[in-house]
Amino acid sequence: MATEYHNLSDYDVNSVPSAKGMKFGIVVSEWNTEITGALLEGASKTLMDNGVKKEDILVKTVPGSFELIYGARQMTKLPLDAIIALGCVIHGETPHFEYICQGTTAGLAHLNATQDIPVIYGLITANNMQQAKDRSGGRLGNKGDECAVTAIKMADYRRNVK
Ligand code: DLZ
Repeated sequence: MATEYHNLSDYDVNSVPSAKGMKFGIVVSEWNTEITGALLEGASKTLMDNGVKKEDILVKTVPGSFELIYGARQMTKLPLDAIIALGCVIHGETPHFEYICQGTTAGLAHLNATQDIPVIYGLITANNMQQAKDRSGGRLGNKGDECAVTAIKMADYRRNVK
Protein backbone atom coordinates (compact mmCIF):
# COMPACT_ATOMS: atom_id res chain seq x y z
CA MET A 1 0.00 0.00 0.00
CA ALA A 2 1.40 3.40 -0.92
CA THR A 3 1.77 6.00 1.83
CA GLU A 4 -0.78 8.01 -0.16
CA TYR A 5 -3.48 5.61 1.11
CA HIS A 6 -2.23 5.18 4.66
CA ASN A 7 -1.73 7.78 7.37
CA LEU A 8 1.75 7.24 8.82
CA SER A 9 0.59 8.25 12.29
CA ASP A 10 -2.25 5.73 12.49
CA TYR A 11 -1.67 2.58 14.48
CA ASP A 12 -3.62 0.17 16.60
CA VAL A 13 -2.50 0.76 20.20
CA ASN A 14 -3.49 -2.81 21.05
CA SER A 15 -0.99 -4.15 18.52
CA VAL A 16 1.94 -2.39 20.18
CA PRO A 17 3.81 -4.50 22.77
CA SER A 18 4.77 -3.05 26.12
CA ALA A 19 7.83 -0.83 25.80
CA LYS A 20 8.38 -0.70 29.54
CA GLY A 21 12.09 -0.62 30.38
CA MET A 22 13.15 -0.44 26.72
CA LYS A 23 15.90 1.89 25.54
CA PHE A 24 16.06 3.43 22.08
CA GLY A 25 18.60 5.35 20.05
CA ILE A 26 17.56 7.93 17.47
CA VAL A 27 20.09 9.17 14.95
CA VAL A 28 18.85 12.14 12.99
CA SER A 29 20.23 13.98 9.97
CA GLU A 30 20.71 17.76 9.95
CA TRP A 31 19.94 18.11 6.24
CA ASN A 32 16.38 19.41 5.68
CA THR A 33 16.18 20.05 9.40
CA GLU A 34 12.61 21.38 9.24
CA ILE A 35 11.56 17.89 8.16
CA THR A 36 13.94 15.81 10.27
CA GLY A 37 13.12 17.88 13.37
CA ALA A 38 9.44 17.03 12.88
CA LEU A 39 10.32 13.35 12.40
CA LEU A 40 12.33 13.41 15.64
CA GLU A 41 9.48 15.08 17.51
CA GLY A 42 7.01 12.48 16.26
CA ALA A 43 9.25 9.51 17.01
CA SER A 44 10.12 10.73 20.52
CA LYS A 45 6.51 11.51 21.40
CA THR A 46 5.22 8.16 20.12
CA LEU A 47 7.89 6.26 22.04
CA MET A 48 6.93 8.13 25.21
CA ASP A 49 3.18 7.71 24.51
CA ASN A 50 3.90 3.98 24.60
CA GLY A 51 5.70 4.01 27.93
CA VAL A 52 9.33 4.76 27.07
CA LYS A 53 11.00 7.12 29.53
CA LYS A 54 12.54 10.32 28.12
CA GLU A 55 15.90 9.42 29.68
CA ASP A 56 15.82 6.09 27.81
CA ILE A 57 15.86 7.81 24.42
CA LEU A 58 19.35 8.67 23.19
CA VAL A 59 19.32 11.28 20.40
CA LYS A 60 22.38 12.04 18.26
CA THR A 61 22.66 14.15 15.12
CA VAL A 62 24.75 13.56 12.00
CA PRO A 63 25.34 16.02 9.14
CA GLY A 64 23.42 14.23 6.36
CA SER A 65 21.42 11.12 5.60
CA PHE A 66 24.47 9.31 4.25
CA GLU A 67 26.03 9.61 7.73
CA LEU A 68 23.03 7.83 9.29
CA ILE A 69 24.82 4.57 8.51
CA TYR A 70 27.86 5.39 10.63
CA GLY A 71 25.71 7.06 13.28
CA ALA A 72 23.53 3.97 13.63
CA ARG A 73 26.56 1.64 13.45
CA GLN A 74 28.12 3.37 16.44
CA MET A 75 24.85 3.06 18.36
CA THR A 76 24.78 -0.71 17.78
CA LYS A 77 27.63 -0.88 20.32
CA LEU A 78 25.37 0.52 23.05
CA PRO A 79 22.88 -1.42 25.20
CA LEU A 80 19.81 -0.31 23.22
CA ASP A 81 16.73 -2.26 22.16
CA ALA A 82 16.40 -0.63 18.73
CA ILE A 83 17.77 2.28 16.74
CA ILE A 84 15.74 4.67 14.61
CA ALA A 85 17.48 6.43 11.70
CA LEU A 86 15.74 9.61 10.56
CA GLY A 87 16.60 11.56 7.43
CA CYS A 88 15.11 13.33 4.45
CA VAL A 89 16.51 13.42 0.93
CA ILE A 90 14.91 15.77 -1.57
CA HIS A 91 15.36 15.41 -5.31
CA GLY A 92 17.64 18.01 -6.86
CA GLU A 93 18.85 18.72 -10.37
CA THR A 94 21.56 16.05 -10.48
CA PRO A 95 21.58 12.26 -9.94
CA HIS A 96 23.04 12.86 -6.44
CA PHE A 97 19.61 12.06 -4.94
CA GLU A 98 19.73 8.50 -6.27
CA TYR A 99 23.22 7.88 -4.90
CA ILE A 100 22.38 9.18 -1.41
CA CYS A 101 19.08 7.28 -1.28
CA GLN A 102 20.59 4.04 -2.55
CA GLY A 103 23.72 4.29 -0.43
CA THR A 104 21.85 5.13 2.76
CA THR A 105 19.23 2.47 2.18
CA ALA A 106 21.83 -0.20 1.42
CA GLY A 107 23.93 0.82 4.41
CA LEU A 108 21.03 0.66 6.84
CA ALA A 109 19.88 -2.65 5.35
CA HIS A 110 23.41 -3.99 5.80
CA LEU A 111 23.31 -3.07 9.49
CA ASN A 112 20.05 -4.97 9.88
CA ALA A 113 21.58 -8.01 8.20
CA THR A 114 24.81 -7.99 10.19
CA GLN A 115 24.17 -6.41 13.59
CA ASP A 116 22.12 -7.66 16.52
CA ILE A 117 20.04 -4.51 17.11
CA PRO A 118 17.16 -3.64 14.75
CA VAL A 119 17.73 -0.42 12.79
CA ILE A 120 14.52 1.26 11.70
CA TYR A 121 14.41 2.93 8.30
CA GLY A 122 13.11 6.47 8.73
CA LEU A 123 14.36 7.98 5.50
CA ILE A 124 11.95 10.19 3.57
CA THR A 125 12.87 10.20 -0.12
CA ALA A 126 10.81 12.96 -1.72
CA ASN A 127 10.57 14.60 -5.11
CA ASN A 128 9.93 17.97 -3.49
CA MET A 129 9.55 19.72 -0.13
CA GLN A 130 5.76 19.40 -0.14
CA GLN A 131 5.96 15.59 -0.32
CA ALA A 132 8.37 15.66 2.62
CA LYS A 133 6.09 17.96 4.65
CA ASP A 134 3.13 15.70 3.90
CA ARG A 135 5.01 12.81 5.51
CA SER A 136 6.49 14.59 8.53
CA GLY A 137 3.38 15.72 10.33
CA GLY A 138 1.35 16.92 7.33
CA ARG A 139 -1.63 15.40 5.54
CA LEU A 140 -0.15 11.88 5.43
CA GLY A 141 0.91 11.79 9.08
CA ASN A 142 4.41 11.53 10.46
CA LYS A 143 6.93 8.89 9.46
CA GLY A 144 8.59 9.43 12.84
CA ASP A 145 5.46 8.00 14.51
CA GLU A 146 5.50 4.99 12.21
CA CYS A 147 9.20 4.39 12.96
CA ALA A 148 8.63 4.57 16.73
CA VAL A 149 5.89 1.93 16.60
CA THR A 150 8.06 -0.23 14.34
CA ALA A 151 11.01 0.16 16.72
CA ILE A 152 8.95 -1.04 19.69
CA LYS A 153 7.63 -4.01 17.71
CA MET A 154 11.11 -5.00 16.53
CA ALA A 155 12.60 -4.57 20.00
CA ASP A 156 9.89 -6.88 21.32
CA TYR A 157 10.56 -9.33 18.49
CA ARG A 158 14.26 -9.38 19.35
CA ARG A 159 13.52 -10.01 23.05
CA ASN A 160 11.12 -12.83 22.36
CA VAL A 161 12.41 -14.64 19.28
CA LYS A 162 13.80 -18.03 20.17
C1 DLZ B 1 24.92 16.44 -0.40
C2 DLZ B 1 23.49 16.24 0.01
C3 DLZ B 1 22.45 16.63 -0.84
C4 DLZ B 1 22.69 17.26 -2.16
N1 DLZ B 1 21.18 16.49 -0.48
C5 DLZ B 1 20.88 15.92 0.71
C6 DLZ B 1 19.54 15.74 1.12
O1 DLZ B 1 18.56 16.11 0.44
N2 DLZ B 1 19.32 15.13 2.31
C7 DLZ B 1 20.34 14.69 3.13
O2 DLZ B 1 20.07 14.13 4.19
N3 DLZ B 1 21.62 14.87 2.77
C8 DLZ B 1 21.92 15.48 1.60
N4 DLZ B 1 23.22 15.65 1.23
C9 DLZ B 1 24.28 15.31 2.20
C10 DLZ B 1 24.71 13.84 2.21
O3 DLZ B 1 23.76 13.02 2.89
C11 DLZ B 1 26.04 13.71 2.95
O4 DLZ B 1 25.95 14.35 4.20
C12 DLZ B 1 27.19 14.32 2.18
O5 DLZ B 1 27.26 13.74 0.90
C13 DLZ B 1 28.55 14.12 2.90
O6 DLZ B 1 28.81 12.72 3.06
